[in-house]
Amino acid sequence: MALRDILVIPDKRLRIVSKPVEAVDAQVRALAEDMLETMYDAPGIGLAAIQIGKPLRLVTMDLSKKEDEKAPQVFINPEITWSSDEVNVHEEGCLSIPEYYEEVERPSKVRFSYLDLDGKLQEVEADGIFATCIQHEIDHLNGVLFIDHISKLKRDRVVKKYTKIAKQAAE
Ligand code: GNR
Ligand code: NI
Repeated sequence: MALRDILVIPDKRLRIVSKPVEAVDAQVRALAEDMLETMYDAPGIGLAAIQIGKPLRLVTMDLSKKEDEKAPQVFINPEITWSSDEVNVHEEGCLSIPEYYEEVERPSKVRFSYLDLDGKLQEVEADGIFATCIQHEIDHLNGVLFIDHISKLKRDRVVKKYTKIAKQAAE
């Protein structure tokens, strides 16, 4: 297991459309382990592989409460199969946009299919934070960030802030 660095905006790799996982093999399982370790360390409730620089359609998540036992989940090639017309607004954050939180409107319920770590096709329905989080992660697989769902004024402001920080770090 290894901790990986998390990419931060304006890193262009966050805009890559990730490729499907071809085979659920030992390499993929090792990558999922690294993602879980990195996600818990951050800490975050979800992580997409591109956030550690791997352009694969692989997501980790743990929505358990702090005081409860860990509940690591791995979703391979997740695909939304149904979205509710009903929407809700949830405050989102992203490990690739540290310390920035904003309300985002998304379908309140979704169904999605995915491959589990045994390569078996599964389908589940998600609501609440689960629905928000899987949509946020699938967006990452498509090179989309939650700031793409907020006003251009707010987005430009946060991108500018992180562009300035990246330039100062490169000096
Ligand atoms: O840790 C995270 N919290 C979070 C809160 C609300 C909606 C989505 C998220 S996902 C985020 C971790 C992350 O950046 N995943 O890509
Ligand atoms: Ni994110």
